[in-house]
This record gives sequence, structure tokens and C-alpha cells, in this order.
Amino acid sequence: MKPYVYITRKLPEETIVDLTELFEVKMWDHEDIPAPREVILKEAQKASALITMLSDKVDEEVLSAGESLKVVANLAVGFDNIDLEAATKRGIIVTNTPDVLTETTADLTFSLLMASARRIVEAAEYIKAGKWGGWSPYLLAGHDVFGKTIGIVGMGKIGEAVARRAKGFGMEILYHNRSQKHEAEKELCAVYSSFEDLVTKADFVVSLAPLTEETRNLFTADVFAKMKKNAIFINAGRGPVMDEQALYDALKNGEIAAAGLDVFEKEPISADHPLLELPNVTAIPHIGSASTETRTTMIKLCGANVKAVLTGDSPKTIVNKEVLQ
Ligand code: 8YV
Repeated sequence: MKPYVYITRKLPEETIVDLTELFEVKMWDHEDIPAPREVILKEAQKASALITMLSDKVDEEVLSAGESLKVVANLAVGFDNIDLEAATKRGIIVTNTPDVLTETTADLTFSLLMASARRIVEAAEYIKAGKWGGWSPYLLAGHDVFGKTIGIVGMGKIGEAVARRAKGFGMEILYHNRSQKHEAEKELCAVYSSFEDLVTKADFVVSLAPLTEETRNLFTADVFAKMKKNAIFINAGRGPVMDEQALYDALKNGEIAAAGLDVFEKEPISADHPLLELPNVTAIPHIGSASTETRTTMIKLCGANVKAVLTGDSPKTIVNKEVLQ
């Protein structure tokens, strides 16, 4: 019998031919709705491999549903949806999709920064609503980007790629990270800062931090209160690193100027989410790596990882290397 591979979203057939040629592959069949948990649990009972997305909770119950599960290939660089410890204990390999999404996610992060600074979405809505009566000097005036200070919290590969873009805009670069990045300091003149110093000094505070116990709820009311009045907060990392109520209050009370958000505490959000009432919020639905080219490359990398594990090779991008030993 061929190993069984279950994919929790509908993916284009041509992106998974390497798998369909060798294995029995089944995909969740609905375009816009994710596979419900009951379905994932049921499929996990017979699967040798699962291809999962960030919104699929892969916990002990899923990991222990069947006997044959060997690999969980997450279609994301992050893997905070997976109980890594439980997977490792069971000898189940977890893979992710680093590197291939770095530049695209940095492009999106910088677009969000630009859009928030120059009020692009607000301006587009304004013109479509037929409100453009004529020219006035401060009509939809935003904030400069060039020459300002960017503070990047979470200087991983995406953070560094954002820093390179910022350098091109003549920005001063501050960063905060678990470890110091000497290359970035040399090449980009990025300056390592304490978290407190960064949030106090930056005109653009950009969070790309992964979700860990240390980063959960990092951006509290106190932190927003320390930011400059014209600071713009960008979050393209993980929603739960910010206290959304505190962010709402800071934006509403003019403690900070604006926010650009690709991620939220609990996704998806609905149209009546309080942050969406605020004109100084640019919100987009977690599309950091969503270019057609990059998503295709990510899917293919997931496929290659699954193929490697199921044919006895080492996967390219494994998260829990200790399982291989
Ligand atoms: C995901 C992301 O690709 O890679 C990540 O960690 O946050 C996104 O780019 C997307 O959410 C699909 O799981």
C-alpha cells in the first residue's frame, strides 16, 4: 500500500505532482474554507504525512491519532501551530518553509509600512467614494519614510531583508533580537538596541517576532505609551505579540499615529473587529508570503520534504533535527 498524504487545503494539482506520482494523496476540497478539526483528526489516523497550514492546530491529539504519521510539513516558516515537543517525543518530523518566503514577506512588510505612512488605502477609498473635491495642501497628508528611524523587533532573515529595504530609503536602522547580528551591523549600519530604547526612538516600530512565551503580549499599553506620538506600528509577524485592546486605545487616543497590520490575535477577524473602525489602521489578511510565485515555491518545498521523509531521505528544512538522530 502506498503511504497516505493528507493536505489540509486545496492546492493546485500541478504543484503536488511529485507527491501524487508516488503516494496516495488527498486534499481538503473546498477553496476558501479550511479543513475542520474533525476532518484533520480523522485523516491523521491513516496519514503518513500531513501538509498543514498555520491555522491548523497540530497538537498531541492530532499527532497521536494514528500509528503511521512520520512527518508534518507546515506551509509556513513559523510553526507555532504545532506542538513541537509532542512531535519530537513521538519521533514525528516537523518541517517548515524558511528562506523561500523571506524577500516576498519583506516586500509586503515594507508595503504595509509605506501604505500606513502615506495613507494609501485611505486615499484610495476616498477617491472611490467620490470625495475628491479639489486640491488642498494637507489633503491626506501622511508621514515621511525616507530619513526616518525604523526599529525592527525580531531580526531574523525577514527582519534583515526589511532592514535592507529600509537602508535603500535612507533610514536609520535599530533592531532588537535575541542575538546580535554582526553582519547586519556592518552591512546596514543597523544598531542593536534594548527593546525599551527601540520603541522610544523609532518612528516605525516593526514587529517580525515569532510567537514564543517571551514574545506573547510583548506590545502592551505601557509599550505603546512609550512610543513617539507620530510613531507607526507595523506587525507582520504574529498577532498575539500585541495586546489588541491596548493598540486600539493607543491609536484612538492619539498616543501613536497609525498601524499597519497583517496579523491579529485571533485570525480570521470579522468586519466588525474594533480595529477596523479606525481610519489610521491599514489591515490586511495575513498575506505576508502570498505572492503566486512564493506560495508555489513553498508548496513545492513542503512536497519535497514529505517525499524525502517517506522515501528515507533527510528533509531539506527540518525544524526538530533531533528526531533524525
Ligand atoms: C504563512 C507565515 O505562510 O510563514 C509564516 O510563518 O506567517 C505566512 O507566511 C501563511 O500564513 C500560511 O500558513
